[in-house]
Amino acid sequence: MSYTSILTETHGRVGLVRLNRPQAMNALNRDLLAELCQALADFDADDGIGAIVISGSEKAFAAGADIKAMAEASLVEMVRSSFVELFDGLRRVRKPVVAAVSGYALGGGCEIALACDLVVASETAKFGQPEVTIGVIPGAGGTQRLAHAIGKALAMEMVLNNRTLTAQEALHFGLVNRVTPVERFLDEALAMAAELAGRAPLAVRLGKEMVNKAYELPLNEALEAERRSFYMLFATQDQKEGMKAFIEKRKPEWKGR
Ligand code: DAK
Repeated sequence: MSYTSILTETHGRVGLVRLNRPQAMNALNRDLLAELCQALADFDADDGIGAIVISGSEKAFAAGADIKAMAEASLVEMVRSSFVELFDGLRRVRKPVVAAVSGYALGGGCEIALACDLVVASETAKFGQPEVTIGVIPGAGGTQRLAHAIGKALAMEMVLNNRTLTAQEALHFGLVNRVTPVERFLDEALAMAAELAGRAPLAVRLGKEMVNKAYELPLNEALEAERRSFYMLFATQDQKEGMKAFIEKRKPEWKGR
């Protein structure tokens, strides 16, 4: 598959998608999002891939939706645009997705990072929801996921007053998992993804699904779902193999079955 706004690579069992519109700080237009969505779906369907990394450049993860492309849009055009459906492509991915963020992660760029499962940030990463400065609000999950991730007070400040977070602040407030020197952020994200890709695939998939349920369901329903998923794993070969390997003091060999 040849793309114009992203680059894809595989590193062993890890699929890497790099956003690649350097002339526009990786601003998200329809083509870029459609390509991202396609690449994610392809990696998700590929049995040779166990985890995915989304990255930008050192300077910009993504500076948000392409303002030039939507400046003159009407309400109907915005409603009819596939922008949000494409964003939902990220939510549909069943394998773990790690965001490797360096530089600007603003607006829709911050929303992509928030929709990933884990985030590795370089020391230069800058997270923000500056939509209010151009007369709108976050529209792809920013208000909701930020409030869940960092709490109401700081989310309000970011959404209403364009407060940005440095990488260290983002680590402190629970928005990111790890901060690295700028020259290490991608390697660190790839290493984290490789580790995830080496684990029992069905357990990883259900673990991801269940953590996400914490944000989607009332506690009693989420606990029920967790218990059903736990029981379900006893029908897999990998559960038998994992526990047998522990007892035999050896490394398990996962089948994804
Ligand atoms: N869109 C288009 N072009 C952008 C851009 C953007 N978001 N960000 C940067 N660029 C372009 C600049 O226009 C410039 O292009 P030229 O003028 O050279 O042609 C080039 O990238 C380099 O940018 P700067 O010259 O501005 O570079 P600086 O280092 O001075 O500043 C910056 C970097 C990232 C701080 C600055 O560019 C900036 O503030 N960018 C805008 C950030 C922003 O406001 N982001 C939020 C966008 S709104 C939806 C749901 C959600 C959304 C949309 C729809 N639906 C429900 C349908 C999401 C909305 C957003 O994300």
